[in-house]
Formats: sequence, structure tokens, C-alpha cells
Amino acid sequence: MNGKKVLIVGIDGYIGWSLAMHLATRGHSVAGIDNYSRRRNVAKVGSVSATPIREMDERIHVFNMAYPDARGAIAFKEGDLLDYSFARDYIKWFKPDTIVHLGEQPSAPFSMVDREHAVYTQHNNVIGNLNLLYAIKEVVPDCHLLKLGTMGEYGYDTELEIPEGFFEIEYKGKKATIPFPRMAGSWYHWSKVHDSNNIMFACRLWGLRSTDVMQGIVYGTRTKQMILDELLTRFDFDECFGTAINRFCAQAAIGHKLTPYGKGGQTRGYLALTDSIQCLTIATENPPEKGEYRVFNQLDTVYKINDLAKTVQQVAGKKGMDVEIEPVDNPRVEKEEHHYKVKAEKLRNLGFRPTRTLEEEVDIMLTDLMRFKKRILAKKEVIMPKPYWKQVSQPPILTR
Ligand code: USQ
Repeated sequence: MNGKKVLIVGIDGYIGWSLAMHLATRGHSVAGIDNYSRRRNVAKVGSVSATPIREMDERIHVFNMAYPDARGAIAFKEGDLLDYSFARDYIKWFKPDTIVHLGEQPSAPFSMVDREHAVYTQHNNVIGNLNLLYAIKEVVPDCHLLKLGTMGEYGYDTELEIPEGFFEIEYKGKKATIPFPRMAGSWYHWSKVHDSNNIMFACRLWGLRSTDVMQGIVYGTRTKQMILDELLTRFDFDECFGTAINRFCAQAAIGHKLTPYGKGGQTRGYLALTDSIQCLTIATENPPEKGEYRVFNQLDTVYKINDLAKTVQQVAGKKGMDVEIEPVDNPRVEKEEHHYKVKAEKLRNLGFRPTRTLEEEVDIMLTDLMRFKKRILAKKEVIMPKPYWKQVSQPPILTR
């Protein structure tokens, strides 16, 4: 396999660092940028990564020692996509074949705190992505933009099976293939919809090539490259930046009751961190044609929140941990029971095979998190949710 030059925007994040190590050990040359906003925003909500994480230069140093064959394969520069000349000049210097864009504010609850958080999220995400599109057009027009979107762009309020981006309809006797409707449920999720529209337009306008990844919720503490604690990726468990399974495992590790919100019938697609990295690697190594805008639905299995809580409880029980489940009032405006069916074939057709079961991964996570119990306990007040969404919004009334 010929090594590619891959620029990772958001290399300091949960997926960014995991992907950088994986690509580097597969013979790719990786450069990353990050503005460290994830670290700052998690600190702003009073939390910290459960896994202790080093500064990027130190992480790269430890990686070079641990993987001598890939020594020097990861470069890093601190900087912000909102600074256009920084982004353009770095891309001009590195000349990537692929840019993996993971550098966005990723939390739905954080975007719902108040007007400032909503504006920050959409400005950061939409303008950052637009800058990237312009930089690609100006400097590396053949480069593949692999952009992290979210399954949440489609929303969770449709009886239809969700296709991969586009679907065929018949309307007033005529057939057409059009983008599947987007019905996002937070300012954050809408920022991803706006990105998708902008990317689709840029591909049409300038002939760029892009893969827009509609990813489900990722869980896990590690990938196989994380052979030393110094190489672990971050792991969030607070209300804003921690996601469902990760939060339940952190809660179990400290003996906190698991917190399904409301009726717990919320249904989402999930995949393990190691499988997310597998999918992003497959997309990197199988780029789209010039001018092509393609959409991948990236998930392994669909679960209801209550079933996830029960699974974590059962796996913890087998490890001798006594874990209770206590539903809490739902802080969000969302459906608590709904139909959910998704098509996710394109990545499987390119070779994606999920590598482990939910139970196996939860077992690994609990073992890891027990070692960092003190760090989670020290911040346990960030676990219970606050009713931001309902203070500022009413359940949506749609005129049909
Ligand atoms: N939930 C609980 N209890 C908890 C935490 C969450 O019941 O303690 C519920 C939420 O109410 C929601 C579901 O679990 O119904 C998922 O919430 P989440 O926080 O795990 O995920 P979400 O807010 O949807 O966002 C996360 C990532 C985001 C990514 C998205 C993928 O933060 O970056 O885009 O997952 S997806 O959900 O498929 O859109």
C-alpha cells in the first residue's frame, strides 16, 4: 500500500489522536492541527478527561519511542481553522492527499447552554469548515476532504429507513434522487447539516471530492496502538462532552447510578472507537472520484438507551461491581420512544467489519476506567445533567 499524506484537523481529540497513531503505524504520513478548544471547553464545564492526557508534543515523543518504525510519521502545529492564513499556509506546506476534518465543537448539550454557546458552536463549525473548503480549492484542489458529520443530521423522527445521504422519490408523477431530509435536534447537529450543504455545494461548484461521514455515537477507551498510558486518548464523562455508553461506564466505575434520560427508548446507532478508526482508514484509503460528494452512514449496531444501561449493569455485575440504574428527568427536547431504521452498507462494501461486541468493549472500558476512578470521583458533580435545553426552548411544533 502506498502511504498517503493525511492532515488531521482536530488531532488532539478523542478520535483525532487515535486515528493519527493508527494511520502512522500503517505507513501513512500524518500532520495534525488543533486549537486545544476541546480541552478548554471541557474545563469550562468543570470537567477533565478521565484518562490523563499529555500535551501533543509529548504524546508524539512517546509515540516515536514506542513505534520506532513509524518515528517521525506524526507532525503537529497548534492553530485554528478560523485563522484562514494559518490553515491555508499549513496545507500549502504539507500538501495532503486527504484532510480528515474532526476539528469541530462536538457537543449537543454544550451548544444548547445559551445564545453564546449556540453562536460559538455554529460560528466555529460552519466558518471553520468553509475556510477549509476555500483552502482546499486554493491550494490542493485534488485533495480528498473526509469530513466528520453525524447521524444526528437526519434526526430521530422519521418512519422511513434512513439512506446514505440520498434517496429516490416520486413526486407528482416524476422521479428524482435528492438529499434525504435533515431534521437535526440541537444547534450542534444543525451546524453539521450546514457543513454538509456547504461541502455538497463546493463539490458541485469547484469539483472538489469529499466523503461526508454520518457517524453514530462512538464508545471505548482505547485502540490497539495505545500500549502505554501516555498514548491513551481522552475520555469524557461529563454531561456535555461524555456520550451515552462512555458516561454509563464511568458512572459504573465510581458506583454512581446509571442515568438513562426519561423513558430511555431513545434509539441511536453506535460503534466502538476502534471501529470508527477502521472506517475512517477505509475511507482515507478509498477516496472518491474528483467532483464526487458521497455520504457514508458510519455505525455498527442500533441500541435503545435502556438496553445500553442494562448491558453496562450486567457486564459490571460479572466483574463483581454492584451497579444500579435510576432514570432521570430528560434534560433534552427529544423523542423518548421512536422508530429508527438505518441503511449502512457503503463502508461494509469497502471491507468494514466490526471487530468486537458491545459486551467485550464495555468489559475493556470498565477495566480501564477503574484505574482512573479517582480522577472521575474528583469531578463527579459534572455527571448529573442540567435543564439547559428546556429553559431556552419549547418542544418543536411542526406545521405539516
Ligand atoms: N443519554 C441518556 N443518558 C445520558 C446521556 C445521554 O439517556 O447520561 C441519551 C440522550 O438523551 C440521547 C442519547 O443518549 O438520547 C445520545 O446522547 P449522547 O450524549 O450520547 O449523544 P449526542 O448528544 O447525540 O451526541 C454524540 C456526540 C456527537 C455526535 C453524536 C452522534 O457528542 O458529537 O455527533 O453523538 S449521533 O447521536 O448519532 O448524532
